[in-house]
Amino acid sequence: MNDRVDDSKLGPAARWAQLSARRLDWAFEAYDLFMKALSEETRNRFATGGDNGEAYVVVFGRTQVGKTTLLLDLMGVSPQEAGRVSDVLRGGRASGESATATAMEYRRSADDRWHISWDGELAFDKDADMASALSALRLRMSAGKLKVDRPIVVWIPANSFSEEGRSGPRVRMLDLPGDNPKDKTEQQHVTAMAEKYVPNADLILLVGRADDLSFLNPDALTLPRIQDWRVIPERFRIVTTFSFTPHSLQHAVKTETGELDAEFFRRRLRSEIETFGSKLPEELVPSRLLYPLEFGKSWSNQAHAASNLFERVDPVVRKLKQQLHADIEEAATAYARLRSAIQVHITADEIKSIRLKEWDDEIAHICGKIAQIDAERAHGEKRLNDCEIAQQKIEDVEDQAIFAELEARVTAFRTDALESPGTVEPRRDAIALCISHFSRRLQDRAKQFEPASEGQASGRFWQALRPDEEIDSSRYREAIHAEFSSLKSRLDGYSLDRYLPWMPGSNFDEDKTLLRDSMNRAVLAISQHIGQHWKKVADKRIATLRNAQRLAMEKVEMARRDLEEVGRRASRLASSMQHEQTRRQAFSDQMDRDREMGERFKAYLNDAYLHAVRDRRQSARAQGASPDALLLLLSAAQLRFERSKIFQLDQT
Ligand SMILES: Nc1nc2c(ncn2[C@@H]2O[C@H](COP(=O)(O)OP(=O)(O)OP(=O)(O)O)[C@@H](O)[C@H]2O)c(=O)[nH]1
Ligand SMILES: [Mg+2]
Repeated sequence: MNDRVDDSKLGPAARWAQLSARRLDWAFEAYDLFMKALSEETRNRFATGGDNGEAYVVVFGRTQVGKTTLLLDLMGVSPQEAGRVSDVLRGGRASGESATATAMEYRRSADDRWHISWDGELAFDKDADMASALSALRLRMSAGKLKVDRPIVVWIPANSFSEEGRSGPRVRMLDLPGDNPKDKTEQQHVTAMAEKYVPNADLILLVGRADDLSFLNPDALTLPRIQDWRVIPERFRIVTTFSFTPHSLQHAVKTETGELDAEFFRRRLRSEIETFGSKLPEELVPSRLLYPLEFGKSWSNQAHAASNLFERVDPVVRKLKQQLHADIEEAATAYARLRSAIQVHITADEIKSIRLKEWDDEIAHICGKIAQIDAERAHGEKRLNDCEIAQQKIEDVEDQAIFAELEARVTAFRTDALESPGTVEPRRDAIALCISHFSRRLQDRAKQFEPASEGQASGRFWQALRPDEEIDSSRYREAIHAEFSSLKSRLDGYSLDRYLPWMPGSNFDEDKTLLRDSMNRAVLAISQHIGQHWKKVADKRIATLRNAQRLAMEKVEMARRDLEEVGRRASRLASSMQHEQTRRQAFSDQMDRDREMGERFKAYLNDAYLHAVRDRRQSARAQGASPDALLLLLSAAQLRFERSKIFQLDQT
């Protein structure tokens, strides 16, 4: 900075005014140099204003929380006209639905007409025509036919503004659509607009309803620049709408006997934020950055309500609004940009320790869940293993083989049991005795019948027969008896014991044949009986086994599915752990960079200051003993004062 230009022609007052006006040049030059030295990514974290460096404010928040209403109020739209103006700006959207479709910049019209500038400029006399134009714009946007890469400028008719509103802040105000849009196109648009306009904004108004403070939760603020609000709180203001209508607030007001001032409501807001979200220490986010506000008809209607709530609270609301006006004007100055740059490193360390602690708690929480899930997984693995062993223990049944072997054994039984009567004395008793002996033998054989022998493949299948599976042997006697009944009744009819075979009409041969046939039939009946019985038992056993197999398989499947589910949960947890750790690291690195950047900025400032002071002193020396030299020395002292003012901020 060279003050040796020919300023001697200036009078002392003009010269002093000139030097005074330049008292911060060194700081702004340092700021510019510092900005130029930053990477683009880092530079984006600082306010640089609009395209031409002009200051602007951006509102950000969920849909339908009152962003547009707030902006209109800040611009000075009169409360009586606010409803009409927002109806037009809704572009035909029903109340309650997301209203602002794209980034809009509002300005006061020089006349009483609406104007809109997009592809060209259009003007409308009637509200309805303007609303239709906005509605058409929204439709084109939703259909993806409108690529919006800069805000649409809307001039609001001058007659909508109140007298006092005409002196509103001369700042560009950008209205962004809600950050929870209804479809993908809107989502991409909001993200793109926020990415584009939030970074360089001088002030970002984070707007949310007082009865839903979750908009401040770190998880809710997903856009990177918005997440910065805890890092550079000076660039943000937290504005809550609907702040004075909740019953809890009204109750608190009623029971408060002391004076109701802005501080009272700010304190309340802070404690509510801390109740529903994370800590918000005063030293990091000073109360002056919090704005509990209320707008709209339902609030102004309270003026007529019987309670004196409105009378007590409205002056505070008005005061807060005035403060926000002043705040916005102040924030949009180069000095404020300087200050917010300095703030970065002051807050970085503290934010780092607070956020890292929160992160560590979250990570510890996830670790706890991982340990829990590991135990669950071990239990699940054991269960699966047990089920598989149980399943393997249930042998596989080959029913064909079992039935074939059973059939073969029954056939062998029949073959073995078949006898011929042999030589029988021609006597009735001898035949009866033969029947009785044969019957006993057949019964004994039948009792000894086993469906499989040890060596057979089906041996294991038949193991451990239960008593209820055994044949009721009394049934054999009855079956055998039935086969001999006709022969027996013939024998019972004879009066003589002895047959006289040589006598014509003797029945001996016939009875002998009958005896043989009955014996054969008895064998057949018993073998059928045996076969049917064991077939039935085998059927049951096979069904039971199959059932057990199915159940075991189901158990294995269930255990496997449960284990897979545990696995999925475990991998979700592992990836969220990884994600948190990565974010934590990135955040920590960012904070370190911020701090380091702040230090660098201080160094830039100091260099620039020393340079400027030296420059003025040298200029003073070069002037010799002259009034200008004195003014230059005084201005060097002024620089020292400004420097300590700037660095004092450093210590607050
Ligand atoms: N009672 C009350 N109503 C409010 C307040 N702020 C806004 N409203 C009403 O809330 C509704 C939504 O307001 P907007 O300003 O359109 O909300 P927005 O956040 O711009 O909505 P989008 O453009 O959809 O994102 C309107 O009917 C407003 O009148 C408030 O503080 N109190
Ligand atoms: Mg809106």
